[in-house]
Amino acid sequence: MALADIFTRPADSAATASPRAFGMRPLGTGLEGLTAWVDDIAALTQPDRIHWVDGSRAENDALLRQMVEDGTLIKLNPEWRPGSYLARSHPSDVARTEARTFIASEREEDAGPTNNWAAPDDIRSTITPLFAGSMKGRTMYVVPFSMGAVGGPLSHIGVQITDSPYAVASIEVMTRVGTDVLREIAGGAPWVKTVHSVGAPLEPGQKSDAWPCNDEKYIVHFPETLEVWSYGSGYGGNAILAKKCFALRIASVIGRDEGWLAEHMLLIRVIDPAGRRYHVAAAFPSACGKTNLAMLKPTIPGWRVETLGDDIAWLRPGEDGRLWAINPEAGFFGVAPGTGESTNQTAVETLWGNTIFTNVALRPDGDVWWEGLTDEAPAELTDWQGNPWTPAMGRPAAHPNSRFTVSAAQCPQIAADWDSPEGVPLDAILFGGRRATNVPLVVEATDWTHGVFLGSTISSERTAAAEGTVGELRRDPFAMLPFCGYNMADYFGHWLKIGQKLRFDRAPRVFQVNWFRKGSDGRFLWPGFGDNARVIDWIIRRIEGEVPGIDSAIGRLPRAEDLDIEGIAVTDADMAELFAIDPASWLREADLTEEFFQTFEGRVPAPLWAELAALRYRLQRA
Ligand code: OXD
Ligand code: MN
Repeated sequence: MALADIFTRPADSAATASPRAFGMRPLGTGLEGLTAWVDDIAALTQPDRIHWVDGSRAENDALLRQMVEDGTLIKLNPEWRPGSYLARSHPSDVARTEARTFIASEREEDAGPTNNWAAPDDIRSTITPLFAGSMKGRTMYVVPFSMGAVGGPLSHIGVQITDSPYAVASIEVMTRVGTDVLREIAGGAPWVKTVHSVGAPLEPGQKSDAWPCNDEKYIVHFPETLEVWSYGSGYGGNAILAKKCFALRIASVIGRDEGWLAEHMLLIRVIDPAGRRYHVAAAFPSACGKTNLAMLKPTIPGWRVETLGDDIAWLRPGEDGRLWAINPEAGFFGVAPGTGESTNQTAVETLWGNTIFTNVALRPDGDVWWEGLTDEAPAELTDWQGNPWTPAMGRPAAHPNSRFTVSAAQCPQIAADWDSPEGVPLDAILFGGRRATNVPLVVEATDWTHGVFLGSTISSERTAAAEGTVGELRRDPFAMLPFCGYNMADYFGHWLKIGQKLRFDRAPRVFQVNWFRKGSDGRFLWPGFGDNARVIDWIIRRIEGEVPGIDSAIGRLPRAEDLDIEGIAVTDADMAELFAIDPASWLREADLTEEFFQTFEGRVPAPLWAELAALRYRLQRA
């Protein structure tokens, strides 16, 4: 679409563009700023063509058709999976590359010890030559996108330049793309600059690989100038820059400066048998059942869950003293293996069609398969690398990090108002991890500061071998370890500040949950999945003041009689084990927390040290 067309369109949404500004940062303003930036990037990367993405259906159809012709996508059998495609990545380009992910803040201490820091000028002089000519022979796409409803009070805008049509098709699912966003920019709305190249220029006449990428990879964030530069990878987490790079790392910095929070959280509405509605956000490290909780099917009669988001939530204190949340995304980029009829029927139904699958296995009938989709594997498949596969081979057919990319609107239990610009007011925040020992099924924070302390100490077992051994835990505070764009100790302080903006009786209550505790016999003590609604039932009764919480050294616990375990195989002995608190191992855990806090060299806020001291005091007296 010609830019002239955009200029002549009525600037209806631009007229209502929010007055938010990114301070004195050197962001381009208006369409002149955007076109000047696009010209600069084109001069650097030297693409053959420039395509301004308008987000139309026709454009998307043409893009998908082109990718099938080029061998990037395989069209699935429309009889089983209409409008759906399979991509096979290069075997080396299958996941986020944390070791190649950088925060290039002016000062090293602003990135903090949990991030890879690079001096902005140094890393610019490293990556600029890589981007020079990197799009030769390819089309450069300009993709304007909005995180959150276009023009919404919590929404933010970005533009991604990319030479990957796969990235374009994915961004079109995961965000709101198109000319509405350009109109916002024309109206003066600030926007984040994101540049992506797979790093595989073509010689004249040379045909592209089906999955172009480069062995050298850089995912670089410039928090002061609100830019992302990603080089060498086509994988979603490195290539859909709106997601982890913008909506978490860069947005966390914008949130720090503007007074809100960008979080690695799912978002749901829980409706009780009386029709009362509650909103819950929950942060879990990967492989802890986040998507399953986002699409929970409660096993207790009369309860319902509506999905609002599965990965990212932006939280902002409202004038009413509540904490309001939106899911800034428009789709799900989920892990396929382990998603099946018995574990997440809703996700399976969501994937009925219009889905881009990456690195799953292909069935002879032109449909897809992955481990866990069905109990039994098909007799023969083509594996994620395109090789013949049978179950006897004893290796997975789908890559363990194979993915689906699908529109949120396709989820059968999506809330009708899931993309409302204002979002929803939160009643509870849950922090979870995978812990075989120590951490009870559920514990309630005594107040906001204690809740922040719980979030800051979240850890999860790294491997099966490590399960149960406290020393082998991976710290993942707020499940944000790889996603916080600034010093995590300052981030803890920012959480404390947000609490001060909330009305004490309207702030969401904070809970720590653990679905994964094991008994002394090594078996999971809690059935999980739909039965997690029983824990949410208790949480809601706590919020309503209908049941007392029992004070313990680590927070408030349920009375055994208040947790509804009717009809499930959880015995009284299991319940005792699920909630057992061993002061000695908790004191060891407190020592590890102290070690972790010390890595921040004096930056962890005093109230969290006070929480740690109080925890030790209570444990010593327990
Ligand atoms: C994701 C992740 O892809 O957390 O959502 O890595
Ligand atoms: Mn995630």
